[in-house]
Amino acid sequence: MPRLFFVGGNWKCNGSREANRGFIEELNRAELPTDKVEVVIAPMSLHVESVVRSIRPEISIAVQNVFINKGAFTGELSPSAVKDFGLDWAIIGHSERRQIFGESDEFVGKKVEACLRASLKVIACIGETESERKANKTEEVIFRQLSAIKKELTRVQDWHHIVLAYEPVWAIGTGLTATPDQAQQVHETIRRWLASNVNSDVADTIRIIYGGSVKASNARDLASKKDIDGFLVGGASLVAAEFIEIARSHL
Ligand code: G2H
Repeated sequence: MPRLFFVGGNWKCNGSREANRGFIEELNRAELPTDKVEVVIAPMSLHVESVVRSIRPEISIAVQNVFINKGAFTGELSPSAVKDFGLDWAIIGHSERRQIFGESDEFVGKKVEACLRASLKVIACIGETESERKANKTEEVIFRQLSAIKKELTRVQDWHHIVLAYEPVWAIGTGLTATPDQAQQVHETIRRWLASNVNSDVADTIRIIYGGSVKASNARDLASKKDIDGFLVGGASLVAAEFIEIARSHL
C-alpha cells in the first residue's frame, strides 16, 4: 500500500487568536483530499482548544510536547490528558526540545513510549547537528536516536503509530534546506535501519517526513524523492497560502 503523504504544521511558540482564526479560515477552504494527504497542525498548547473548535474535522491537531506522566509536574502536559481532550498526535523529540531544554535520547524514547501507551500517535523527530554532519556522524547520531526509541517500545506494532521526522538541526529555521538528494539519502538510511532492527514491514510502511526550512519553493522537489513521505513545516506553516501549497506539493 502506498504511504499516505503527511504534512505537519509546527507553529512552535507562535500565533495569536486572531492570526490563528485567519489561518484556519483559509485552510478550511483549501482543497486537500484526505485520500492523498494527511494534515496535522500543532499550535501552542494555549491555542489548541480554539483551533480544534474551528478547524475542519479531517485535519488533526497535535501537541508539541508532553511529559511522561501525570501528577506533580508543574507546567507539563500528560499524555493521558491530551488523549482525554480528544487529540491524537504529539510531536516528540523536536531538536528545540533536545537542544534548548536538554532532552536526552533516553528521555525522548520514554516520551514516545508514554504517548503510545496513552494511545497517542507520535511525530518523533531525529536529526544531526551541523558539527555532527561535518564530522561524518549523521548515521551514528540517527541510529543512536532511533535505538533509544526502540529500547522503550515493547511491541513491533507500536511503530505503526509513529511518523519519523528527519530534521537536520543545521537546516532548522536557518533558511538552509537539505538538498533533495541529501534528505533522500538519510531517509533511505533510516528505512534500512528499520528493516534491520525492527522489520521490513515497518521499514516499508512507516512515514518518514522531512523538516528543516521547508517552503513552497522547495517542497515539490523534496516530495519527488521516493523515501520522503511528507514534511514537518515550521516557519512556512504560519502563512496559510504557503502551507497549503506545501500540503499539495505531491499532488
Ligand atoms: C524544523 C521545522 C519544523 P522550520 O524545526 O519542525 O521548522 O521549517 O522553520 O525549519
